[in-house]
Amino acid sequence: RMLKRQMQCRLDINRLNAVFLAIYESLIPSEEEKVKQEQFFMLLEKLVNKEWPEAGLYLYGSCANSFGVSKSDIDVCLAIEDAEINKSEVLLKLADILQSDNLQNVQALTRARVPIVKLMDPVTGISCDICINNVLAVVNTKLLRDYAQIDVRLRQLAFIVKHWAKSRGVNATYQGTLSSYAYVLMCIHFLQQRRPAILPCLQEIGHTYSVTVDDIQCAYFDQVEKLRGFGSGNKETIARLVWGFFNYWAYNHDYANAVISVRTGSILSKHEKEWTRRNGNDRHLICIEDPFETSHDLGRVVDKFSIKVLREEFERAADILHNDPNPCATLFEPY
Ligand code: 3AT
Ligand code: MG
Repeated sequence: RMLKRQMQCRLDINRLNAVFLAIYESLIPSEEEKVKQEQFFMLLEKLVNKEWPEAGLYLYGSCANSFGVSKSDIDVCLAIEDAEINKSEVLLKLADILQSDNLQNVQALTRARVPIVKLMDPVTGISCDICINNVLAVVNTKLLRDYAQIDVRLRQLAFIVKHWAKSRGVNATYQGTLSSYAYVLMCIHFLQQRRPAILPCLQEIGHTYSVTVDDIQCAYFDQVEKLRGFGSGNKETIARLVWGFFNYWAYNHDYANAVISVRTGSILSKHEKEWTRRNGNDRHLICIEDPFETSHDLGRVVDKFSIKVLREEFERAADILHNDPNPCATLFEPY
């Protein structure tokens, strides 16, 4: 009977693995969609360079970090070197230019925390946010993309986690839950911590890439093609990793003392970061260190109400994966 149970278990985990992989595949944007994004980006580049010939236009966020699911909005950064510029003026000017080129729903949000112009391309249906001089985001986008090339399980895990977070309503910083960027960092950290490790720590090995942005030095090993196969000593399947991820955040993470750090590939203490007390609006109830802006806790948006929601969702996911014979139906159930 024992053997029969073990075999049943193995069958279940294989089936679950196939289901997770199928969900992952279904979320990947098509080649056609990627081409449309590129064409739209080239159109924006043309319009922008007419007004600011010296400026650079960069894609960042999920359309460029390889963690974007199909039909995502695209994030664009306009980089203008001139230190004298007034961001609001540039955004209003930009909105003007885009409006007269027949782009739709053009809105300049000059008073947002990150001021942007929002718009929609009526030809492709792609929506887009353009910000000014957010070069750190362009650099952290590259870091995420480079990590994704080392082991495919990162992209698979992050797609599942993002899909879960969107389905369960815990992917909205304005509601005190976490950004997609934070979830991807949680996945990278989790895979750095497996034994044997599935991902290395790129900032701890010889730097082959280095830029200084807003006085922050961003440096790491970016020749990731040399690291393919890094995690091959670890045979864990995606089903095992998804379960491990939720189990970690439900039952093993030390919320009172621990800070997860992709930069060091380890857990730091709140004490050493001086994140033990509420500081202004930063509550540090779940601590995720930004890999470059190390004073920045990506969990700072989480408050005493939303931490409860988050932890209950982690526990719910872990329990479903542990007990439910058909976990996928329940795991992604809309909240
Ligand atoms: P979605 O697929 O759009 O949900 P995304 O990766 O595009 O995921 P966001 O739209 O939330 O994520 O953010 C866009 C990028 O902005 C991602 C990251 O490069 C940067 N970013 C977001 N939040 C932060 C943050 N708190 N600190 C630094 N960079 C951030
Ligand atoms: Mg985005």
